[in-house]
Amino acid sequence: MTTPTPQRGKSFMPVSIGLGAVYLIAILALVGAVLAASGDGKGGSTAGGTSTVKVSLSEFKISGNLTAPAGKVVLDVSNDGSMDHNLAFEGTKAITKTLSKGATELLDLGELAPGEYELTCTIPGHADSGMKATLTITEAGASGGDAPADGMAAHGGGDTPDYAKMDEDMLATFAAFPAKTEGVGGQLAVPRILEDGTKEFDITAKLAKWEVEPGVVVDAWTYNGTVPGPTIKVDIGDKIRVNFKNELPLNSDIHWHGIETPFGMDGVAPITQDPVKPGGDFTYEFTLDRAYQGMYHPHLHGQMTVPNGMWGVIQAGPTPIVQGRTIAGREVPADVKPVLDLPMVLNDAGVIGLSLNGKSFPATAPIVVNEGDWVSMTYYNEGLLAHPMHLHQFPQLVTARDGFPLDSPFWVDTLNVAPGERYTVMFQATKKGTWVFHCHILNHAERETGMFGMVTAVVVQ
Ligand SMILES: [Cu+2]
Repeated sequence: MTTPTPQRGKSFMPVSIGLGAVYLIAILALVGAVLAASGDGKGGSTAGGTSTVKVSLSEFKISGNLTAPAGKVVLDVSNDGSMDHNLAFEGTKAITKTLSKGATELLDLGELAPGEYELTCTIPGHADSGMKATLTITEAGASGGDAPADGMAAHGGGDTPDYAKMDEDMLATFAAFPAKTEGVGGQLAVPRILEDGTKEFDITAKLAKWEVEPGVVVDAWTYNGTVPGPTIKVDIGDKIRVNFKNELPLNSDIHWHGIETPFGMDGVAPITQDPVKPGGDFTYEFTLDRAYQGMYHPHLHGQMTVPNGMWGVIQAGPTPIVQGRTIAGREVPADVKPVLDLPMVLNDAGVIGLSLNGKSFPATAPIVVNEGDWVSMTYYNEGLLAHPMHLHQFPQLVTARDGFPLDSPFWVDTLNVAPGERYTVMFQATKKGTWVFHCHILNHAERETGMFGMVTAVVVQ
């Protein structure tokens, strides 16, 4: 077993990419090419001691002839992409407002000494997806900002896309799937059973190395060293005790998202408890008296620590499924029994970035089943954005939202999951093949160097 599979008891056999995937490659390569062709390419100009440098923002790059002589520098920023972007200048407060498609802004950087300065888009996920660039300030009097007006790749600035390379990279990322990486997150936590039946778990917040995609090892913020943290699964009516230890360099807590607890157990420092200081600990104790599909994460400093990897699944009772009903003409047999019950934790920011269960394609786990099998799956969105999750060929029956079983389950092929939401679905793998499964915000699934992020596949044998 070489792949980080959350599913158990199934072997994965390497497969060639099915027709669906080839079709997806074609579409995404085309979209990538169109986006890449939108670069501006005009160089800087110097007038009256002030250099104006044109900067073009698009998905996901910052381009232009990013060089100017020392002195006063103004950036002429334009959003030539299709999403909102901004531009921030490293180490200062200089930042444009959020620029919508087609918007422009002049950003005055003041006097700059020779050196290299970093430019980034601060919209979550964009810098990690490639929106970082270096502004080079040369000695005053040295030639800078003298690119030809037509900008035809005079400085190798990459304004002319290398389409052949893009095609090559695209195929290479598919060929690498499923890629082996170090570490598997979301492993089932085994409790100690105390005398009164309480289930006791140990959860330690700590920094750890985490391989998000092959060769990309980040400094993650974790529970017990993995992303996601350990999965807590208990029965309805169970009392749990969680011994929380904080080995982070800053205060923390654990909020039990979607779980009803007594006031002092909600994990919202400093309101329901004191912050747990570095080296400190706290004991959470509560009873899960109904079925839950919940998640846990820090509340304190959540905007930084959650995207960086601090989240886990907590469930009480069985995953909600539908049996013996016909919905919109599609029958779900009375004896249906999913062979897999998968968590699908979404993230899109911080050091973990666009990912499924803490891994980015091609390191995401394939869902391997036999023809005719049913699968149940629960999405948990721990990210900062909504993600429309699209499964090819097999309609998803939405059975529960935030753990509450639906009176009227419904079929979708694309399910939008907003931050904080959980949706439980089930689907039947009715056809053999490798069927791609991905977020349908296309740049959450593909970048110029190939497929990445929120992509995996259902492999039906
Ligand atoms: Cu997405």
